[in-house]
Amino acid sequence: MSTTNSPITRQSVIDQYLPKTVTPVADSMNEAVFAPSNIALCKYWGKRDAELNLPINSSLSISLAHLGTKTSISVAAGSNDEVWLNGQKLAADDKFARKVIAFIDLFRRGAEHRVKVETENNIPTAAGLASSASGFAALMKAVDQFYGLQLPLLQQSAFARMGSGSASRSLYEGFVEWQMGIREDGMDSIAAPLDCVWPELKVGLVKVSTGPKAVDSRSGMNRTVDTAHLYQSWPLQAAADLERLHNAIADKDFTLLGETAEQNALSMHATMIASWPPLLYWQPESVAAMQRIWQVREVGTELYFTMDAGPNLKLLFLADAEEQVRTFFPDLEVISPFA
Ligand code: 2P0
Repeated sequence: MSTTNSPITRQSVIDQYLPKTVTPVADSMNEAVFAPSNIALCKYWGKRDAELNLPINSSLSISLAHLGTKTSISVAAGSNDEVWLNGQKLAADDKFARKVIAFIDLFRRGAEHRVKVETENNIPTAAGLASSASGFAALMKAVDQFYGLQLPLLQQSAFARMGSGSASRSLYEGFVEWQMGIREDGMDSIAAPLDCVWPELKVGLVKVSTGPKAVDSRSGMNRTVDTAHLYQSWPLQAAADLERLHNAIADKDFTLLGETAEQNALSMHATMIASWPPLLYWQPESVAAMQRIWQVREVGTELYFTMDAGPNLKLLFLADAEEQVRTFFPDLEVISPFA
């Protein structure tokens, strides 16, 4: 398998859904919008198209309630675009600032005004949560408000995906499924929420390492697709897991949910490890935490984990196990996605 770059550009897709000209809506300015971070129970790993961030498999996530990104856009007072992150103005050539402005350019239609983007993450520092998911989802919502576009959420999900794949899922609360789609322009590669509320479900963040990762997930997934023969089996695994997760969510079957999420994460990591050069995001402490989780399960507490492209673990458990889980993971940050 390999990742390709579609002849269709992000701009040519978005152009079809926008008016010929856009103007900032005066009363929308500076009103911050929020998008939650999310954790995938069935992971997105591998692109079939790098320009549009079209995935090789569908994925399913859970949004993290109040943890995420708040963003506002206003007309800049000066003659340059400005990007502020957590109260600090970024240099014009900063990588993050350039990505933000490039995304806004997709919607600006050549208009003369400059923008001031203010964005704040309340994601715990280095908890191993992708800020690009909530970041691009909040930016999409802020763009929609700033230009008064009133795009349907499904279109916003498709456009946020062009910023970062996992951002397509961060437009919504609760369980969210991102359908891979089959269209070349990707307009059926969109996320939508599932109709389920599960108040007892908890997510715990285990922080193993605070350092920046050596290989970002974008490069990591491309390397896996390009070099790991094991990757051939990943789309089958993901499709089977997605079906199991739908059943688990419909029946509120926590055992099935936890087992599926954990096996899905480990299968994704297996494909990474089978890449060349090998991609191992785990630290010794990550493995120690996994072993502790398996010991906790041995003694009868239902505790599962998932992991993304980093060394940190995200625990899955039900409210009545929280006290027990905290005895094994005293520094745990616990999130109630449905509270
Ligand atoms: C996920 N990850 O489903 C998977 C699991 C990491 C591991 O989505 O290249 O930042 O911007 O589309 O969305 C992280 O990848 O990648 C991710 P791009 P993104 O949550």
